[in-house]
Amino acid sequence: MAQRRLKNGDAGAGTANGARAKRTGSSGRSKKSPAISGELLDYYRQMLLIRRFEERAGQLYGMGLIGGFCHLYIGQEAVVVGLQAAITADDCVITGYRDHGHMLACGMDPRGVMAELTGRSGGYSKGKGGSMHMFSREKNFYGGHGIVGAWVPLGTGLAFAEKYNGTNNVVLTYFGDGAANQGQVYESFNMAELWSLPIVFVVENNQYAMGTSVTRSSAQTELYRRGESFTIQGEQVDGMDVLAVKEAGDWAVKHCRDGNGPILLEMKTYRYRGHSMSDPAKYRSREEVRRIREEQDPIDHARALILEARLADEDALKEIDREVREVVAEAAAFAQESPEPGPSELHTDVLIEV
Ligand SMILES: Cc1ncc(C[n+]2csc(CCOP(=O)(O)OP(=O)(O)O)c2C)c(N)n1
Ligand SMILES: [Mg+2]
Repeated sequence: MAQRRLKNGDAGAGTANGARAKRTGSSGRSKKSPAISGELLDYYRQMLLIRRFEERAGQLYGMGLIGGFCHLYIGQEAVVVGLQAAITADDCVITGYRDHGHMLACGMDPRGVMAELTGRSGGYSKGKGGSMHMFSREKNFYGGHGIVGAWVPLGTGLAFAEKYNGTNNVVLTYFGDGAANQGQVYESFNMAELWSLPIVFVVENNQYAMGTSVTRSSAQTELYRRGESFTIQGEQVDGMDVLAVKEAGDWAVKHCRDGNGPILLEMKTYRYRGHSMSDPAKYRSREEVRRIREEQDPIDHARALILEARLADEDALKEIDREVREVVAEAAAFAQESPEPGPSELHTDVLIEV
């Protein structure tokens, strides 16, 4: 069976020391390798959709068709796909600016996401929000936010609302390793634990905050331990392995749904592209990126497992690739054909305080 190749002190993704999972407190969760199931094929398709979508977005940016900021998620796909598979359509998701993958995983229309990137009226925010500001009440996706860490209290508020309204819904609140050093994150942890809110805090530890590595910025680099002083259980997960992510997600979501309060999941992952489109990436070597792409890519890993378990053959995988490319091509065409928002849109959806 294709094993993850994790090494001691690995600068890249995977869990530290090659452990499948490290956790604080006693979760009683089994540490065995996750079972391979038929759903893996669906996860593969979704990860591939995110990868191809973002590659296309990168090209459109290069052609000058996307303006403003654009932060690609390439390399981190297993995190959102695995976690989305662990929740239901009634549960909520909120994240920051590296958000295209989250939106696609939530089931938002690739055409609407791409058209928002190109600033067209067919976009989710009618072309007025761009990459970092898209929302879908229908899919319970609450953004898309540009100020680092600021959406963590918002996610906590969403979880408070779910509890207050007596629903059984859970909120996934994603943030980065850089955001994990923000004070408001810990105020959120405190309230979430104090009031037993149904929230899974997900740190996407891709090793860098812009050009600053975790080891350069953080006194405690084991980010899953950051909830300890609030008695929030944490777990470190191989965020390059979609099955490991799904399994940790199932455990965390059940914990919240059973009324036990928040959980902190640290997803060890890696972004292949620069922080945003204008990043010269001088803070890491090409060799580091190449090694992780070659040894730990989440899509290649899923592919190998699928072939080994004979869930599909090469031809069936090629067909999935073709279908995904078609969806992305259609989204890119829509994003270029959709008209720009008219002048009347200048005064809609804008909050003016006098
Ligand atoms: C309050 C605030 N400070 C600084 C920035 C500029 N900034 C944008 S992203 C970023 C790095 C955040 O890194 P991380 O949380 O690890 O997320 P990643 O980009 O790796 O997904 C910074 C400093 C900002 N947007 N907001
Ligand atoms: Mg980061």
